[in-house]
Amino acid sequence: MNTIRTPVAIIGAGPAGLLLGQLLAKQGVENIIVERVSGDYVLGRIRAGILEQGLVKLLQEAGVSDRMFAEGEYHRGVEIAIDGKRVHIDLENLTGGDQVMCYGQTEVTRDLMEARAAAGLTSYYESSDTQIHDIESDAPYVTFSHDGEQYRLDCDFVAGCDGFHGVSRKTIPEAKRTEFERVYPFGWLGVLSDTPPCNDELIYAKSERGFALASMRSKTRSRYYIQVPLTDSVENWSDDAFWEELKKRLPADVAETMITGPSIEKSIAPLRSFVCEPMQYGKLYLLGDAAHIVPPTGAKGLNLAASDVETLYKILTKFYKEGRADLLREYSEKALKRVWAGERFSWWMSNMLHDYGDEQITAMSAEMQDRFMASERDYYFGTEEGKTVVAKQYVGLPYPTVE
Ligand code: FAS
Ligand code: PHB
Repeated sequence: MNTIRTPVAIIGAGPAGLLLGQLLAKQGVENIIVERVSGDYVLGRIRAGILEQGLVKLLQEAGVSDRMFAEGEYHRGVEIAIDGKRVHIDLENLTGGDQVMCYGQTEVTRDLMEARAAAGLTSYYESSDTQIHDIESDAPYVTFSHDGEQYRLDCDFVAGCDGFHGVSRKTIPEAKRTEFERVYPFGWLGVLSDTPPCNDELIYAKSERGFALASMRSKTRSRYYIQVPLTDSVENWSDDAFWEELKKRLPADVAETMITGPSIEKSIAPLRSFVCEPMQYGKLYLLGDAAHIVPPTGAKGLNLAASDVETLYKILTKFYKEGRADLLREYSEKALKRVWAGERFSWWMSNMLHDYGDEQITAMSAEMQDRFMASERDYYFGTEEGKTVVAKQYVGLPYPTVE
């Protein structure tokens, strides 16, 4: 058994783990990352595309923002299309100057991986049998296998950044955990294509055929989604079938000029809202998808992971540099307040823009539900004060204060 030690053991090298590791290291707080798969496998995941202003600032603080500013694109607004009628949400003017950055999660992860390697920070990729031990003691530790060797990693704290299917959340005793979940009656079929985006800004579309989203990764790479039944499978969707259906759901003028091409990635993601309370137990802290999941309709998944990271990084930095042990117990309550706001917004955006068929969002008749939703759309996408509420949530609410 190889026994090693670090102040903070981070489980998972997704954006949450890598960003936390980078920010702590810049404050002189050493850390080691244990990751289940290879770096290439992590980079092969196609996920988020919209960064809130708070995450942009964090990446700057982490020293990994150069390529984002060079290749990413600020969006001053976003479009909502209801049955073909386009409404512009002027994010910049409605929020007093905030915008969102369009830059893929894959690129954020790549930039963080390269910075970690350049800083000579230790990461154990392709590790297995990761287990977290004695989190209720003052001497927690992590065991794992790597390259045929067994490791014991002694630490002060464990940061569980290992996603929804990781080991961290399950390390909290079941009797001490409360889990909240809403599984949606549909999924998103996503396509990545090396074609120019059909619009300068994102278009979230609700049509009688269901939801669609026109997004992008760059001026030459587009990302599209359509709502599909949970029973659907990627095999049912040729590229032509996808483009034909997408065009039927987007506004006609956009569909007419859209440039299509071969898909370079095509997958179906289920949608769920999920929160685990508390987000800490003993010396274990949960961050990002390890603690919560949102439907991507509000572009909040990656961005909520970032606000968890900022909250814990500030708490741990104050603990190591100022001896602020009092802050250690405040993480979960601080993080959850912003998590629930992001969960509600993502649930609400999903309700506004998807076809629920006969499924009840709340206990009422489908017809009554339709009228509620139509009235909400009229208000939140059709009035200045309604659009202001949407804009402030979309660009991201302020991060929790740590003082
Ligand atoms: P991640 O899941 O990204 O990373 C967790 C890491 O932990 C992984 O690398 C995993 O291999 C590792 N791990 C797991 N178990 C382990 C173990 N036992 N030991 C060691 N390591 C372990 N968000 C948006 O905002 N917009 C979107 O469009 C969007 N689309 C998505 C599509 C899909 C298919 C999925 C699954 C998610 C999507 N998300 C989207 C949400 C996504 O971006 C997450 O919020 C983001 O990846 C969260 O980052 P992490 O918390 O780091 O978790
Ligand atoms: C994406 O570009 O993948 C994307 C953008 C915004 C969302 C969801 C996904 O709300």
